[in-house]
Amino acid sequence: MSNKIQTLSGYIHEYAKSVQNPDLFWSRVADSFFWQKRWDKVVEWNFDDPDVKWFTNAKLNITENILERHLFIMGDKPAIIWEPNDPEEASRTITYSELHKMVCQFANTMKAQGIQKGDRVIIYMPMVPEAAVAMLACARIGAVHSVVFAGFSATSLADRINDCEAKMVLTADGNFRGTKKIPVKAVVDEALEKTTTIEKTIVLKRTGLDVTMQEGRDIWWHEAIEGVSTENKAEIMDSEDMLFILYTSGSTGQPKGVVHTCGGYMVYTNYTFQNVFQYSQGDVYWCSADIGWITGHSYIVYGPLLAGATTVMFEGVPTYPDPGRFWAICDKHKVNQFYTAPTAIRALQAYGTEPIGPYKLDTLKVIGSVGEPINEEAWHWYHDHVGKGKCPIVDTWWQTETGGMMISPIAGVTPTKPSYATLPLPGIQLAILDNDGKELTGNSVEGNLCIKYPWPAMIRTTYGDHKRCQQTYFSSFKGYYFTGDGVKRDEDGYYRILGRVDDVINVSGHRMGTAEVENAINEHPKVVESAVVGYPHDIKGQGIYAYVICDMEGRSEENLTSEIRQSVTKIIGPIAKPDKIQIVSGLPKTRSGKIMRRILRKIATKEVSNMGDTSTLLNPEIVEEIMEGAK
Ligand code: 7RM
Repeated sequence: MSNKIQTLSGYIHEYAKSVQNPDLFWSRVADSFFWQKRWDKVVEWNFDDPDVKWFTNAKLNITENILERHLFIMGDKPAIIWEPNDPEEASRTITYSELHKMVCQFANTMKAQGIQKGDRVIIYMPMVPEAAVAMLACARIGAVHSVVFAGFSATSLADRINDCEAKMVLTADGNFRGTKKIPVKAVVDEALEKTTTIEKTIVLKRTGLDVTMQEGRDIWWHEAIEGVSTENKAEIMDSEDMLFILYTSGSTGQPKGVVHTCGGYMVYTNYTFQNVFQYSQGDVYWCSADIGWITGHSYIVYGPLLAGATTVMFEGVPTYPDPGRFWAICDKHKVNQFYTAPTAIRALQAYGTEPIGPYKLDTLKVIGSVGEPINEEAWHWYHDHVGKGKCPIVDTWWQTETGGMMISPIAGVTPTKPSYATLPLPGIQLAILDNDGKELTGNSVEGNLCIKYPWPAMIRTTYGDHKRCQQTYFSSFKGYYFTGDGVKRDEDGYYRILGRVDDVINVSGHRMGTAEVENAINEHPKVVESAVVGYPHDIKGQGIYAYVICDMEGRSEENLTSEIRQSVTKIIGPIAKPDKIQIVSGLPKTRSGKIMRRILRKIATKEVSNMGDTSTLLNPEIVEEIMEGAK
């Protein structure tokens, strides 16, 4: 495609053009898509409300750009290669024309079950091609999907259903994960006891686990699609119509629904996919994320399929049947671009290089990283043993809210640097601000990472609560989008992400609010109060450390901590289970009653030599006691 950057000077040139004349730059990129009607204006925006519109009044359907746009020249090309959990089970290949039929048929099916443009549909499914079909079928008819990661609990699922007042849940009987069969429909049943808006569920048969089907509400997928037409005329959408909602954690207790819209998201995910991975026709690309996260949305489904790529979808886990599984899949499907998370790299690194031994990995051209900072050791291991020293690593920094990659090398085109996301992609105008909101110019500076100009895939609102969007992202620094991350720009102008500066922790690439975990802990009847902080963890990046005040009567410490772990699993899901729980008699507080997390973080990270001034605390004596207990 003509928008592919191929040289370093090309990058410098494109970047400069994108800043000098963003309208011209993005309209050129957007011209390669199929629009039912062209836009009147490229971008209209202010960061105060905020109010951001891309490709105003343009009409399109994103699935026409994925399906119809590619059918003519490459209908027989594989769109999705699916690799099941069990390596003995056959993989599946779905071509663009097959995908077209599946999407159209399921779009018609949802319509027949009462879904209309604008309705919200929850997708709570394992990593099977039907999950991608479900997303695209929603987009086809203008329904708004909200994918909920299938590892989330019934309570989390119910909260999301209630927040967006969804009408339908698309799910499956169960989920194969390694040696386990996880009941999925049973979780949906439990969630639906706490909701009132769901009219229908459609249930894919995958594991054969026993399920209860509620008459009039639950339908089997294979029965629902039976005899339904595989032709469907795409709904014509406005560029700014909602495409999807994806819930993500912030520093408050309640996850928020990040809203993405059709036109800008389409243009940006395709553009960044092509450029960062340098995808060429015929390549096989694999991203190991789950579709429940933004990475799965943008870089398993939308970005690659918009680019007419072949995207691999893997149902299982990296260590089943053994820790060589990722590499087996790379060889089996001749993967050219592989995209994963530092936590997976570190987990596999812990098994040494032996599991890699049997595999050639000679088709790999580009390897990528996303979700959290990648430490230098893991970077080198990935580079040397997976990339065999010949594949550039694209360390891509971005967020659910940014919709697509923002800071990243362009593979083989711009330089890489271990543990650095390196340079902004074209169109991305970064700013580093100090805590007083002053922009720090020049190199060798460190501060809050902000963005000062809109980009097509940026968040438009938080569902049902625009004020929250304004306060979370646009109020810390007036006129800027604030990412919540700290960043350093080094002496050469390269960017290194330093991690969150707010009360958000990142455990194995999963974002969680400390408040969210605290709320779950506090649900336990014996818990009086709790405080949660992150601490460095060898594999997960950050671990969860919970300080808990409990009513100990009639309970042992051991019982209580295991009950607390269970209740967090029940309320949020296993990913939020605290790694360490310390029962304490009090928490360090300021005179106004705020918990001093700074102190708790120091204790959790064992940096206790300098605790700073604790004399202004309401209860300075507690610090010593907690430090003692931590030993
Ligand atoms: C894509 C995704 C976003 C947060 C973000 C950062 C952290 C993501 C990197 C990274 C350092 C990276 N979306 N983060 N990528 N930190 N280097 N390459 O992960 O919404 O789930 O998380 O993740 O803190 O703000 S997310």
